[in-house]
Amino acid sequence: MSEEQMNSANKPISADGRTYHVETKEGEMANRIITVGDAKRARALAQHMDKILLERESHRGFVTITGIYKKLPVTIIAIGMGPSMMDFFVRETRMVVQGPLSIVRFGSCGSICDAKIGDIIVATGAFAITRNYRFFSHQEEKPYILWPAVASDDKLTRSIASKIAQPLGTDHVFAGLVGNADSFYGSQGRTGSDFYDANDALLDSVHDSYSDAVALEMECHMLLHLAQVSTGPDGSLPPSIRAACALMVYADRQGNKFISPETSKRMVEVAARAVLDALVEDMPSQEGLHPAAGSVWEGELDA
Ligand code: R1P
Ligand code: URA
Repeated sequence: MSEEQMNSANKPISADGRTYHVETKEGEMANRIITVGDAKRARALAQHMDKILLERESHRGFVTITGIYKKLPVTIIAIGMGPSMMDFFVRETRMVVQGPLSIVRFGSCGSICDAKIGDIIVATGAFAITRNYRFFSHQEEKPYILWPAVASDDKLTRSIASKIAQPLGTDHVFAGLVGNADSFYGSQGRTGSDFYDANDALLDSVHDSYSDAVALEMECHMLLHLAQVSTGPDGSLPPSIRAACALMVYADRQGNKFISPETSKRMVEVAARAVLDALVEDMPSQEGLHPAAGSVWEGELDA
């Protein structure tokens, strides 16, 4: 439980302006954001910033790090796993940052294409895969629902892909649609006898529905969906959030192999600057973004 009293049930914010779950307030998060699942990955990425100005861990495990990269404020946040954590992060971030947001998810995934362990997959878009609970109670309908795909921001996605290809080589960067499953096991077609998951045909049906499906993971669709439905400050359009996703292949689903800790660490080092550079090139100035006055980056940008 947060130590602080919240002011409302609809939009719980503490007296000093902190959101209930992420526990950040205005001036602590930048408009350029990298989101990851794992706090260790967030801290490793943050080592590539020029200066770290803030690190905060919330009572729900969100780790927010804000610093300066190439004279611009950037935030890196570890959110944990699953679409609801992505939802908490995006909505509560929107509450405390003024101006447009560019968000890049730098995550891990299981490859369902020719991409192997150590390769990177950039998402051209993402679709959701949800368990259909009606099937398990009444054997009605199909056991899994595949939802329509939402596109990534094209400019940001291309920029990340070309920047990651420089250290990694174009043969190791793949692009396509990513399936955002609501679990790591049943909804990603992992089989076993402890539970009845009715998922033997799931991967085939993913490929039948999306011929360019390349990876499975657990947050990309929620990020792209929230970017798609985001509005301006007064509910206006166009959307105020642009988003893209780059994923390290941790699991090779065709070859049934899993990444080593050493390779995973190396991939973060190889990709860190590519992702940071893509974000700052995408939003090269602070004009129209969250004001510096009162922020953790106040007085830092000209240094
Ligand atoms: C599952 O192991 C987790 O890893 C993937 C999935 O989306 C899920 O969150 O991404 P991250 O490594 O970014 O957490
Ligand atoms: N993350 C996932 O969600 N699935 C995988 O197979 C690997 C990482």
